[in-house]
Amino acid sequence: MILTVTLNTALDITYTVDALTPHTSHRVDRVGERPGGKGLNVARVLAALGHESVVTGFVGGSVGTVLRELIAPLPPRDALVPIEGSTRRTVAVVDAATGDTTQLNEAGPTVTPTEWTAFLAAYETLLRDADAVALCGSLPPGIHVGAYAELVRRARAAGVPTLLDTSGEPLRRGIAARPDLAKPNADELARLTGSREPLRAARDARRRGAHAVVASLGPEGLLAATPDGIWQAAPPAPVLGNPTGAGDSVVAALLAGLVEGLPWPDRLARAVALSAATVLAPAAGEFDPAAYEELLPRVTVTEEATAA
Ligand code: TA6
Repeated sequence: MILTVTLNTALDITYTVDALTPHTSHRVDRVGERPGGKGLNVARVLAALGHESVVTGFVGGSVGTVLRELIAPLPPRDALVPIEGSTRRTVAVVDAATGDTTQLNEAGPTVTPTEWTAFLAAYETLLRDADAVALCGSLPPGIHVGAYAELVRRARAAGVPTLLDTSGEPLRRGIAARPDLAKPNADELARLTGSREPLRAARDARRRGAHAVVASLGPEGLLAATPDGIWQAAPPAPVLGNPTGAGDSVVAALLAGLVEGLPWPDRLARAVALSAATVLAPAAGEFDPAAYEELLPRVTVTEEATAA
């Protein structure tokens, strides 16, 4: 199975309004409520692709109860660890006219040292059956900035490949612990390395410890710097819709490609098509299957001449 870790799970609320205008009040046309936090989205996409997936992280309070009820009927399997504090909510406001999305993310509950210790014990047990592990999203208050580095080290010790998708200091420390793959976006990569030039920055991130780096470049697609080569993958045309969760679908496709042992160009083509098909779906953790099949053969993957 593929294990995804979401230390800061969330109940994702999506409000769709006609046209978002500052300083005015709005009628909400549609309200969506989904289990969220990056790793939960990744696991739901993996399940839809036919991969057995298990979610862990923290869950608590009345929001956590709703989250668990929403997860229960379908895969992925729930291996979340209960805490005293309450799971956070995130709110995405989608402007139906333009597709522009405004995201508001609560910080999340404070996790105690005892709860962190309980999580580590559960994580060690889950690693025994994992073919790969994804470590995704922000850290809730109370969790130390080196937490992902510690989780990467423990997975490496258990022989389980790791994918890291976070930002800021947790990303910097996590990369130094040598994950198999890091998936920053262009801004996160620039903050990490000080370079706005994606190829230079991706190579720098590899020198800092990541075995391979796949940077998401928004509508332009992906840039992969790997030990086997450097590739750019781009969709046939920009896709308009709700981009929330597009990066999570990239992570799902890369994990699926890793456990299936696919060559890099195939992994990247799938990741770009799946991410675009997620922009066309109503919420993160979902994708439009017909759009995915239609886009996949039209993704362009180009190898850069320079060695990785
Ligand atoms: O990528 C979209 C999303 O996963 C939302 O579902 C939302 O829960 C949010 O990101 C969480 O991100 P954060 O970085 O705050 O952990």
